[in-house]
Amino acid sequence: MEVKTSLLDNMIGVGDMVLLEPLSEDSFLGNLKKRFDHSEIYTYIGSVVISMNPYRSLPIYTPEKVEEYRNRNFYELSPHIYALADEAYRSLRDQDKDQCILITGESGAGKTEASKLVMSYVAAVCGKGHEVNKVKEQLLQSNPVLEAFGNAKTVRNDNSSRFGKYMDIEFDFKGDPLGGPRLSLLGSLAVFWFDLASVHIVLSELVSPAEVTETKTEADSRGTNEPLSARLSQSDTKMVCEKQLLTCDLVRPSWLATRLLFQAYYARDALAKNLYSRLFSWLVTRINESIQAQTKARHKVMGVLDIYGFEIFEDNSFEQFIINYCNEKLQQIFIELTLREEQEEYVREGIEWTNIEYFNNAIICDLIENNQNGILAMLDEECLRPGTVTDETFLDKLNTICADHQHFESRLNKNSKFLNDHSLPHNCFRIQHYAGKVLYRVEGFVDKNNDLLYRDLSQAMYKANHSLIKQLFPEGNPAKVNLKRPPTAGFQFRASVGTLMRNLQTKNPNYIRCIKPNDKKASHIFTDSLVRHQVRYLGLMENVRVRRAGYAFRQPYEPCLERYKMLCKRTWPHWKGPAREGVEVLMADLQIPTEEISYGRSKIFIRNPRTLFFLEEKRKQCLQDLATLIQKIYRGWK
Ligand code: AD9
Ligand code: MG
Repeated sequence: MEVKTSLLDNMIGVGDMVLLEPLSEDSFLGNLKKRFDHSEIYTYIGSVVISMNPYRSLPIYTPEKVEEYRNRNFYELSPHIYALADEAYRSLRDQDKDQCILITGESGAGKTEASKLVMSYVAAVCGKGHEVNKVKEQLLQSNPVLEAFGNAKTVRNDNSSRFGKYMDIEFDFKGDPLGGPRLSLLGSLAVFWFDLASVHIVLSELVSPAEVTETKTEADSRGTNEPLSARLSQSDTKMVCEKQLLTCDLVRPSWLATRLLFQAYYARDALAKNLYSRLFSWLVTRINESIQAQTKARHKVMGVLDIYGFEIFEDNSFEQFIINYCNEKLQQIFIELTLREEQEEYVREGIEWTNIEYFNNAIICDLIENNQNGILAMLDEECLRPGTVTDETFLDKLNTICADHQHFESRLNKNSKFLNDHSLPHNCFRIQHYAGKVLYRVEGFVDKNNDLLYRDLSQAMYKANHSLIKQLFPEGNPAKVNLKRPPTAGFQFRASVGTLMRNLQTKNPNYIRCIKPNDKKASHIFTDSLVRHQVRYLGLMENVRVRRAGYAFRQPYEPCLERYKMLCKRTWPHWKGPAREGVEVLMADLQIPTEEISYGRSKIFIRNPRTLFFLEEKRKQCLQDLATLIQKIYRGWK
């Protein structure tokens, strides 16, 4: 087994940051850069994959590469996203463990591309057959449809996901967990929650007072849409919008008379958002119906999560607040699960665990989501409060309640230590997220959270002579008057994030941490400060420290003995006893200090990377000596 040779190649840097010597932020960045310059965009931290966006197509995703990584151990070949996908797939198949692939990183770092690579790898290596191939095709084909509808160009990314996607791919084991080729891919379920940011563009175009009929979806305006959205934009909206009816509902005389024109804008936006998001939900339901598993057989699940990345714009609003909250939660689950996984391995292997200091961002999540005095709860409270409610009253409330929170800053607060901070405008608050400080402007928070659709607009939609639109607005049916207030956008989002987190916690996590090398969307440029910032907030150094805190390297006994047995006369060429004893004999013979090593139930644990380098060097020397000897014998023989 070729363990880690690729991970220790000095020319292209080390493939696993855990083996980096000496370990510092500079050496970490230096290693990433060295590898990036050699088109090595993947690097490990133990089992975590760091992925640098190359911003150009590399010849590393060919069918040959798929074959190369298929059924190989994680450390056998150079770091690659396929190695992670293969590992996750094999644990699912052979160890019967549900998996999830968590892909994080900021906007434009390559998450969506990574999720597609994982899905296409799994589709390539799992079962065959007509039915399975059909499902695979549907699964892979759902991506362009969803992207056509839910992606948009932003300053950060030309193809930015404006929705979070979680896809469960189900595998049927037909009774036998080790079924291997009997294993077949059955179906999947895409759960989705909608980001409001993209809707705005659509909306202002949708109900422009002059002409309702030239509507374009955002995807259309990018010129990259799929036929589906084109069809929706050109014919369906026309059918819905019986102009007279809609104009009446949108611009009521009373609003005009009382100069409440902003009410009309609000109604317009709410209608467009609702149209867009309900249509998207309908689309997801349709995709689900077509790929849903039809069997009651026992199945295992691989979840792939691709969400919008952390966003810091110059002007950040409710949308960024929601997006960043979601990223904050994912960071939290990363911290929890990485530590838990490490801890569990130690317990499994019967090795003592030492505690590790790390920054726990639970305090920031709590600031946002706490049921009593979290920012979202306060926003909801404000939205439900009778009387005059404005974004300013909401900010006042925040200032009173969050004043002392160490991750919250606002200038309005008279007692605040930030009172003299003139970089903080009066209508803003700032949150110190795990990924950096973000200034949020409160304007629009209340309306966006309320997201109320006036009842007569629902009814106008229900009266539309288009069956789909009718179906999307069931509450517009006058026979079904429901006086219950719909839940706020923030509430719904918090609920879906909660469900997602609970789901992820039941699965074995696999991490891909995406990094953006520059802000220019350009290949070959590595902006040190930008990468350093991401390395910091992604907590990658901490991740390495966690991995190294106890033992930098671990390996099952069999492959370890196989690799190094040539270094000891007693184990070479064959060791007859159990592999663990062979490894113990080997290490004693090489005089590796006992404090450097722990013997777990199935693996050897090596504390310091230098010990591994020592073993590797010895092995290299031994192979060279052997080659020289063979040459000599050959020459003598000739
Ligand atoms: V956002 O949070 O949805 O705004 P992502 O999803 O992190 O963002 P995305 O995957 O869309 O970023 O990648 C941005 C662009 O980088 C892609 O459109 C590609 O042009 C480019 N990219 C990303 N990964 C790769 C890769 N492995 N190989 C080549 C890549 N190009
Ligand atoms: Mg994306």
